[in-house]
Amino acid sequence: MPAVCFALSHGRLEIRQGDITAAEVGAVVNAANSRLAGGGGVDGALQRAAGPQLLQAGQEYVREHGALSVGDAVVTPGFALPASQVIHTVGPIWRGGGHNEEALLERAYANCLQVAKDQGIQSIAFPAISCGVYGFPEKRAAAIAIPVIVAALERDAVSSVALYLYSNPSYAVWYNEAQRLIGAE
Ligand code: AR6
Repeated sequence: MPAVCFALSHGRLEIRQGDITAAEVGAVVNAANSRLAGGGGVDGALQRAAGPQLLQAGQEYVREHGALSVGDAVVTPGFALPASQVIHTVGPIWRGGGHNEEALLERAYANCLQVAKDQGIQSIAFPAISCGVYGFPEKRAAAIAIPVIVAALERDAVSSVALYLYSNPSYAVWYNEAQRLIGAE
C-alpha cells in the first residue's frame, strides 16, 4: 500500500492508502452522522472493528447531550480498535457548494484537531471526511483539509497526522494536493 510522509518544521503529515481501522494511533476520526447512529463507509468499518461498545458509547453521548451539529467533534474510547480513541465528527453533505459546505468541512477538521489537543492525543488518523456518501468533491476536500492539518502541526497542537485514503484514485488526488500545497515530501 503506498504511503508518503511530508516532513514539516513541526510534526509529520503522512498520506497513505489503506484501511483506517488498522491505524495504530492515539485517535482515529470517524466520518459519522449527527445522531452517531452508525452507518456504512468508514463508520460501518470502525463499528465492526471496534465492537458493539463503540455504537453504544456514541448513542449514550447523544442521549445525554443531544445530536451533533455539522462540524462538531466528540471523543469516545476505541474499544477493540488498535487506536486508543475515536473522534467522531459530522461532515457536511455536498449540495452543490452554495450551502457553506467548505467552511463546515474546515470546521470538522479543525474541531477534531482541537479535541485531540485538549485530550493530549499526539497522533491522529483522518479518513476523507464527507467524500463518500456525503458526496464532497475530493480535490476540494483535500485543498481544505491539508492546510488546516498543517497549521495544527505547525503550532504543535498534535505531532503526527495520517490521512487514510481508501482507493488508489483517492490517494492520487490527496497526494497531488499535498505536493501542491506543501512541496516535496
Ligand atoms: N478506511 C479508510 N477510508 C474508508 C474506509 C476505510 N475502512 N471505508 C470507506 N472509506 P463515508 P461520509 C472512505 O461514506 O461521506 C456513514 O454512513 C470512502 O471511500 O464513510 O462523511 C455515516 O454514518 C470515502 O472516501 O463518509 C454517515 O451517515 C471516505 O472514506 C455518512 O456515511 C468517507 O466516506 C458519512 O458520509
